Amino acid sequence: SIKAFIFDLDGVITDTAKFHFIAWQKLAHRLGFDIDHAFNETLKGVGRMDSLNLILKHGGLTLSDAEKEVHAAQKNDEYVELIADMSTADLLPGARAALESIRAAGLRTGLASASKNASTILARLGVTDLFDTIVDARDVINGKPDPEIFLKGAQQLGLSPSECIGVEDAVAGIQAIKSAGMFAIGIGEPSVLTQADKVIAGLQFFDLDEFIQLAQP
Ligand code: UVW
Repeated sequence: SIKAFIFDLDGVITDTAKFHFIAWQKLAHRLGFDIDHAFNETLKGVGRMDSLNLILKHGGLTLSDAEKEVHAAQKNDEYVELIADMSTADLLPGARAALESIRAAGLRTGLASASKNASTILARLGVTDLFDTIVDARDVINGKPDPEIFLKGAQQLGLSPSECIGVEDAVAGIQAIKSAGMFAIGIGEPSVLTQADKVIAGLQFFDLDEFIQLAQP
């Protein structure tokens, strides 16, 4: 039976894409090119160094590993400054209520995030206490769509994957959940998240009883 929900952070609990965009664009400008919002979409759910590699490719630039480390660190310093101003107002609609409804039903919650800043962001959002476990980019070798991060989340909760439901907004994230052997709830468009078992437009449409019934027919 279903005993836990494991959530992605960026795009599900809060929208960090806008802060990543500001910081990545500064980096691109320093390097002499530009990125736009459409390109930024392709970075959603992608970790720091993989994002930098995509940006450099987009700008037609090649840097040494040492140079990449410097630029990635500078981007992160600027990003950390931006997220320092986040507050409970940055929670996406329905996020807190969804987490609370899971807890009230005696089920557990986990976070599976590609961001190394996940814990900081949860603290700014005031929802740290609503998560039983956190797996972030520091704890895994392979990023989504590899199932590692969701499998580790289940393991840290002491559960098997079939006892967990994963919640994601990105195609690669849904792939990771399905490869982990979990029921997948997509946040977004059914036409985009075709591998999801159920798609809702946002956590304001989170219906605990419905999802548990769908996941354990
Ligand atoms: C991402 O870019 C998603 O992660 P970080 O916050 O670790 O840079």
